[in-house]
Amino acid sequence: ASKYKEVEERKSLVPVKLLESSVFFDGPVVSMKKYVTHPDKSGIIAEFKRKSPSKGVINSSASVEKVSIGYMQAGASALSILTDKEYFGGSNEDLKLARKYNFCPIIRKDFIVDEYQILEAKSIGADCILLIAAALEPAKLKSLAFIAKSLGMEILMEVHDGEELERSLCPDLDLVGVNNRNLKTFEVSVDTSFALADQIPGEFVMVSESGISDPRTMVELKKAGFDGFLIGENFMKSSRPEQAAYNFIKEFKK
Ligand code: IGP
Repeated sequence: ASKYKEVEERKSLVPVKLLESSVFFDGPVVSMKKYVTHPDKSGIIAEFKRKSPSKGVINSSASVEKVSIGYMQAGASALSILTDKEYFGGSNEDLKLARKYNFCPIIRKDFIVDEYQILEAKSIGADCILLIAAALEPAKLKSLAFIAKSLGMEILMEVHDGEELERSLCPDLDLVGVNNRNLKTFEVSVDTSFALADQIPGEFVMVSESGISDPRTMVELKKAGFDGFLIGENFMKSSRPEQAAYNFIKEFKK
C-alpha cells in the first residue's frame, strides 16, 4: 500500500520532470533475453541490493559503480538493480549510475503497480521490468506488460506456483522467473524451480530466482531448462561482491 502512495507523489511531479528533457533516457534497449541465453555468457543476472526484508542489512558500503562494472567483468549476463527504497535500500539513482557505466541489460527491480513506474523505468535507463504475478491482478499485469513492450522494454514475470503462472501468462512476456523464496515465510527452496520447469511454455526464457549460493545448483537448474539465474545476497554479503561473483562464475565454468 505504501508503494501506491510513494508512486503517487512522484507521479505528481511528472510535468516538471518532462520539461527537463535530459531526464529521459533514450538510448537503445539491450535485450535481457539475448544476453541471458547467449552461449558465451553465464546466464547470471547479478543483483545489487543493500538490504532485504528477510535478511536486514546485507551490505551498506558497496558502491553501485564498482560492483556493477565488476559483475559484468566477472561474466554476468545482466544486472538487476533494486530501486525500492523502503524495503531494499535502493534508488533510481543507483540504476542511473549502473546505466552510466555499463552496456548490458539492466532489470529494474521494484514492485511495479502503476503505468507511471514503467515510464520511469525507461527514463532512468532500464531495459527490462519485473512484474510480480502474486502482487497484480492478471488483467493489470497484462496491461502493464503491454505498455512496457510498446516502449521497447522486455518483461520478466515472477511466479511462485503453477496457479500464478497459468492465470498471468501472456504473449508480451519475455522471461518467466520462478522465485524460490516464499514471500510469506521467506523460506527458500530451489525445488520450487524444479517443480515448475515443465509448466513454462518454451517460448519464454526461464529464470530461477533467489537463494542460489552454489554453482552446482546452477548446473542442475540448467539441466532442468533454466537459462537465467538471479543471484543477489550470495554476492552482496561479501565485502567485495564483484569478487564473489568472479569466484562463483569461475567455479561454475569448471
Ligand atoms: C535475488 P537472492 O536470494 O539471491 O538475494 O535473491 C532475487 O531473486 C530477489 O532479490 C528477488 C526480489 C524479488 C527482490 C526476487 N524477486 C522481487 C525484490 C522484489
